[in-house]
Amino acid sequence: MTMYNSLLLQDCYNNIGVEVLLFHDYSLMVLVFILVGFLLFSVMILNTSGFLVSGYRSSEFLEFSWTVVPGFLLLSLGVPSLFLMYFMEGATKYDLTLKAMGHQWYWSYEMHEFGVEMSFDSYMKGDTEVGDYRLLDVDHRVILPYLSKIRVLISSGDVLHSWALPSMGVKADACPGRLNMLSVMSYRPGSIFGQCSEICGVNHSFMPIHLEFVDWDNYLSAVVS
Ligand SMILES: [Cu+2]
Repeated sequence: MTMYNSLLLQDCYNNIGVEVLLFHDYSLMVLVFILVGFLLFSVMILNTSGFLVSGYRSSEFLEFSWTVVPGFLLLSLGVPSLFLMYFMEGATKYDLTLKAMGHQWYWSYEMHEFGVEMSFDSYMKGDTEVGDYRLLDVDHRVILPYLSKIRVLISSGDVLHSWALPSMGVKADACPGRLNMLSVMSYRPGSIFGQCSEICGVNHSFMPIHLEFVDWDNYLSAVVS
């Protein structure tokens, strides 16, 4: 991984991830260049022109503008963020449903599709082989088809965990006794990694998530066999 990549967010595999990335860049631009940059610049100009020191006692225009302008800036951040939040709720119809249960300290998955019942535990690989990612590869990865809408139901068997996939722009808490839902749709094949994002105990760092997106033929042969 180059330094350029490690400075930025991970490559996205779905439209939610792309939207999250765009919103991140947009809000960063607003914050850095408009809020910080403009205010700093204007104060410097005002200060060097002597306005702050000599002539300034009160200004209705200034008071009006430093109330209204930040309001519009906050609106310009809040409105797209609300749109994004509803967009992340996802579609109402799904091709497949995957259930992810958090445990101390592994994930277990269930899938009941096409008359096939799959359930397995997914532990971090202790001994990595060549080509594996240390602390990220698991013994049983989840195989899913790409370009398909997948609903992920998330819960926990013991304490709070969090099912997070940075390259999908999604994260949901796994709460015992409660079912959370995520929508996941990869637009390209490949392996996606995530980790538990809730401090859940001594081995919290060692419960990675590994999804592999394949085409439907490979998915069906993996499920049926
Ligand atoms: Cu956890």
